[in-house]
Amino acid sequence: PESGEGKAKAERMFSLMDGFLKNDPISLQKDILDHVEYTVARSRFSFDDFEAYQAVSHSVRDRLIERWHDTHAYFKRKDPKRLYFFSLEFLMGRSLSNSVINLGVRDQYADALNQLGFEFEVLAEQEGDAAQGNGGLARLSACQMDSLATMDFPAWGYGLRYQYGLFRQVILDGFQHEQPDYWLNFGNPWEIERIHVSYAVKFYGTVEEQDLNGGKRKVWVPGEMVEAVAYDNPIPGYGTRNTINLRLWAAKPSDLYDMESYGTGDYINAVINRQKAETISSVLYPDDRSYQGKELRLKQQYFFVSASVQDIIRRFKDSLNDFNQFPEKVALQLNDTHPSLAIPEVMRVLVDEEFLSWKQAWDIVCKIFSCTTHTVVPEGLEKIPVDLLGSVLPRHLQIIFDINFSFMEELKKHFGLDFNRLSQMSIVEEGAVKSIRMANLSIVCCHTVNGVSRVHLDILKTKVFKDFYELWPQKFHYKTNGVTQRRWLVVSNPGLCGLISKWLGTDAWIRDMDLLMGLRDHAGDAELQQEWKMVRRINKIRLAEFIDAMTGMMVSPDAMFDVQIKRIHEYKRQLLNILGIIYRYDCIKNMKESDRRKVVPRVCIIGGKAAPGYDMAKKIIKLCHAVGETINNDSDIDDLLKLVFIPDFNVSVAELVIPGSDLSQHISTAGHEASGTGSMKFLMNGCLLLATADGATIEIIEEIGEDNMFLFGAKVHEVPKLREKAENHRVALQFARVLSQICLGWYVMATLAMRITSNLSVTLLKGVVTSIS
Ligand code: T68
Repeated sequence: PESGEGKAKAERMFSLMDGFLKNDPISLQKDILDHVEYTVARSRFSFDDFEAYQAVSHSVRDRLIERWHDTHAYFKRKDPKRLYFFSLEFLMGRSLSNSVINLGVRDQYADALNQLGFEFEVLAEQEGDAAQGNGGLARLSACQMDSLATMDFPAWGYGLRYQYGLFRQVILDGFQHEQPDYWLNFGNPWEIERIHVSYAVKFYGTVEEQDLNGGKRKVWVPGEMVEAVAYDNPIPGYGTRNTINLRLWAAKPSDLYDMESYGTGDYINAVINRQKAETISSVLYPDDRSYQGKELRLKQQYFFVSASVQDIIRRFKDSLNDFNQFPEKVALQLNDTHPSLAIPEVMRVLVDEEFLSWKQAWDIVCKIFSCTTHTVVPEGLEKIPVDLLGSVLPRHLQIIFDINFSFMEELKKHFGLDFNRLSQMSIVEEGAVKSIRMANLSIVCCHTVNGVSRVHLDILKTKVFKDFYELWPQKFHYKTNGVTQRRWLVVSNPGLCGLISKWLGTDAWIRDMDLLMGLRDHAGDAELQQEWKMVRRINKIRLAEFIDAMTGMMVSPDAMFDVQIKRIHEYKRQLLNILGIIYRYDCIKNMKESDRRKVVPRVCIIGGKAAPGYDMAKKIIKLCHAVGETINNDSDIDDLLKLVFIPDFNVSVAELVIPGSDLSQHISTAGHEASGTGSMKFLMNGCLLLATADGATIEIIEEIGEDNMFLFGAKVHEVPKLREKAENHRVALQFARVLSQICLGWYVMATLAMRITSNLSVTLLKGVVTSIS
């Protein structure tokens, strides 16, 4: 404030501030001990590692909050166009190490803790893994948040705060069992509950028409209302004060809506029913590819979208109230089609609540939305049954029908009455179950449709969205996925990180990966190679200890570690890897002693979760254990070959496994992996790739050269022909089998008939027939 009471108050507040929190060892120790005493409520003379972790996290959180407040104040003043990233999944993993590194206070904390008798690394391992997502898509969201913060974007992430994250995988007798991940059990110091930031989200009910200024307007009268409460997670950038916000919504019962139900006299049931509202944000769906048209999933999608849109519009109205300027202030990026209900929601709010004309609202929508797709196969595209959508979100269904009507008219003008094309491109799919194609809705309304690698875009253009590409070629783009080196090198491989900075003479590569090119000048240096080997060895020893702790298996760090860690899927071909291991085992068994001495001992490591309903993936896990059982207990093979399945694969496990790997496998059938990001993490840790030319690997090959990797298998364009050939072969075999069965059948019957007529007397036969009857 320039003057008056506001100014006086601000000055008083400012004078009370002790500057920013300090990061010298004494100040850090004091802050940590204060949190032990007052936040964790333990005595500062007696607390264990976990309590120390809690106190340290809270002191880091204080520092995050300072920057986070400054970031908000700065962007409120500047009021730039903001980037809103909507995703139903974020795989954040642990936060402590990442936060202190990005804040630039890692060493200060380590020193301060040392003097208190604690080791930073040990405390960091006390933290649970935040697994609010399934796989690549969700981890990409987390990496993107880190990059947006580091690159000083005025960005916000929006999502859902699940009470149960991705299930914990427990292996019993080689089979996967799923256990709930109630990750909030031990508290979550990284989030800030904002009880005053909450919105009512509506469901069900009917749409009524009311008169408005001589015209009609639609009013949605809901049948249920749930409150969305914000939980903010500050995301610090590296080497900048920019600290952005990841706002996740939790469902709570709505006071506004519920009051009537208390009048019925059934107080206990009224309270119990009220609690049911919380189920909306209770559990993450554990499927990473299939869509089942489930009501709860639809409610989750709309719940987070509605709260986020209300939040964005409130922020916009705080500074401006002219919706013509909305596209200058708001960009909305949809992560896959999961948040695509945001499109009809923005239309609804603008038309029904802000009273803009349909045309005005539509112009705005077309300017603000863009989306990324992570899917390769058409079967992977999300569809919502019309009946379900109409019941849960009646007004949205009307809006989608209206959008589709205009779109169909536009198509007719463009392509004429090509009914085949019209029905393929329509947002509404006719058929036994009429449904809404969420991808088509997104493409129609977004100005940009983003693929996640070059070949992925090619597949979108030529197959999955061929018709749309012909209509709007300018909409289709790709940005090949990336991963953040902050987490996948600096946090997870401090040894290699120090080595790189030493040889480059700078740590600027932590913000600018291209600088790693400078290492080429030293690649032949024997000293660097020696140091590199040492770093790898230490990481392998750490990994071997972890394997021992998780599985009870002792593996030698002298062996080659050959790793495949990712979700279990048929297209990712863990099965091919296992068949390869069986083959290798067989070869070794049949080798002469002299040849055996030439074999490089190998530890094959596989890890990953199977969706609970994905039977084949679960069988692959069982097979892996069964094969391991045989190989690992064969004294004849000894250390030449081992097979380890690492249970409960997650972000923290990946951080430990990747730096200790020599070889990693990315062997999906070409044309099936939209991008793949694991390979990038292994590569930046100096691990070799055994890979097929799929997804982002195709671009990696161009970067690093075929000579620097083990490439095999069919190319994307060869796969359909091979499939056809295999299918023809299969049909021919089947035909031959049936034919031989028929022939065999005739042969057997004829022989029997001959035997019977020649060897048995008619009297005997009659006797048999009579006795049977
Ligand atoms: C992955 N997709 C791609 N989906 O498979 C991978 N799906 O190639 C790509 O690198 C990565 O996205 C990032 O672009 C997924 O991870 C899901 O997890 C998912 C979740 C729910 C529903 C559908």
